[in-house]
Amino acid sequence: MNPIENPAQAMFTSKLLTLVMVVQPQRILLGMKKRGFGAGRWNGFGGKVHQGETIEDAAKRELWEESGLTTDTLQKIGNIKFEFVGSTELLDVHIFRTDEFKGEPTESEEMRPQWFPLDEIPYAGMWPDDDIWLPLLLQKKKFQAYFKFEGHDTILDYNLEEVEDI
Ligand code: 6OG
Repeated sequence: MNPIENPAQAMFTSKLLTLVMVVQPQRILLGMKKRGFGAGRWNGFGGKVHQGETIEDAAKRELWEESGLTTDTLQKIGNIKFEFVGSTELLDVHIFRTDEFKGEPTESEEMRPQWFPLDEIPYAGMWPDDDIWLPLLLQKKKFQAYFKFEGHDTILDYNLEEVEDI
């Protein structure tokens, strides 16, 4: 039983995070995380939701801070709760897709953006959960998921379901 279904989930606190994937018909923009959590991996753009900020506003702010892009049209596409063995803090990551943006991808202190053709997504250099849910996002399918990690490389357990609405 995962902590989302389990009454013992009261033991867990959770941290709200955002993640935005920028997609065009033939390519996806990823950023090489230069520092902090997930450093050395390609990922979408995102981070912590500040107090008093909506999740969507946080997603737009982090996209701008990390990639230099702005957007008015974020599609909510997924939610993933991550548990890390030994930690009582769940990461509650709200995932968005945008196909429309303004600006030029620009390197920031946190991220080095790069376009990848959709058939050359660098899954080996990404978080190991990504090859499970990113194909759904690319098909515009909405999903809810839970992953249990041991360290940063091993998925011990997960579940993922497609949902009508998120
Ligand atoms: P900062 O700590 O830099 O935000 N994130 C994950 N993304 C993927 N694809 N897989 C994971 O598996 C992740 N865990 C966290 C959420 C961290 C950023 O990293 C994302 C945020 O966008 C465990 O502020």
